[in-house]
Amino acid sequence: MRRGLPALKNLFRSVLLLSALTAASAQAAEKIDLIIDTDPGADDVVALLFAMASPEELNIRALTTVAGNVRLDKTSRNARLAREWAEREDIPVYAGAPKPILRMPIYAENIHGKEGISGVTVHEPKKGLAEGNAIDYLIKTLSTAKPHSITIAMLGPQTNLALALTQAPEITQGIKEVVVMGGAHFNGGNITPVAEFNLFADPIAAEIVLKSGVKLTYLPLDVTHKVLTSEARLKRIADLNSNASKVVGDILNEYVRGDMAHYGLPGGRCTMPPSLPTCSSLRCSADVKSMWSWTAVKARPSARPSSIGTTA
Ligand SMILES: [Ca+2]
Repeated sequence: MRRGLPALKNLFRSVLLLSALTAASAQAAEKIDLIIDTDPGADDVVALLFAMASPEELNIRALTTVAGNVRLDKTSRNARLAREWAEREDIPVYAGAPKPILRMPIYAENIHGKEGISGVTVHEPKKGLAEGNAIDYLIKTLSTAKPHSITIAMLGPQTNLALALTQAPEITQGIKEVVVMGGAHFNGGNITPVAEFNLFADPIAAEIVLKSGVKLTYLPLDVTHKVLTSEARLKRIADLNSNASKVVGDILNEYVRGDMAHYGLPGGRCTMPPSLPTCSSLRCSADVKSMWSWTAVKARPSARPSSIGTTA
């Protein structure tokens, strides 16, 4: 497996958080000090595999899990599965919030399958969770970190960070940037015509993070639709012939069908483009006032991104 991971990285250096983060810090040669908050979820497993295959660029301090695409026990298991498939047991996994701050929990088993990873068979990973919970870990780590040194990639509902910010607002001192995959604009949402799952699942948490004053980069669904799977790309992944490439290929082959049907796309989203804009010019808002209605939550860019790339 380990032999295949560098090749996997070279094939798609454009994975969601990796490309976003490297684009945001293209000038900086030093590693990105990173915490990944995640609710795997088939797509998150693929993102985690890419990220964990990139130790030269990313110093992943921890994975923190949250209820989202499936229940917390399953997202926590799936994060540990990704860690096991990547042979990165050096990275601790902390379980976090089992439900949203206020609203009733929603899941996405219809998309991700009952176990949260479509297309592959799951098992109980050898290594367990780290002791303690994700919120305490975030508070302790961010409050004692060098000023503005740690980037947080948010791949699911933002409950963990919102709870940490609420309990200890001073932790913003340790945050360099929060990169959120969430919201939808021009392409429409995947839950309602305007709402995207990660924000819809916990709009209060999204609002808390939005209002915290941290530097935010929002990557809405629109951006994820810029690089799609294709037979050629899936073949290149399969040709790597590693355990990791097989997992990624099996997941993508199964997972993309829903997106293709929902959006009428010729392929499913597989990743982010390498020339992704940093989106630092976008201002996002979460419409939590109407959170109980079908129009719920939408990330609203203030201006259309001007340079979204589509590099293969
Ligand atoms: Ca996710």
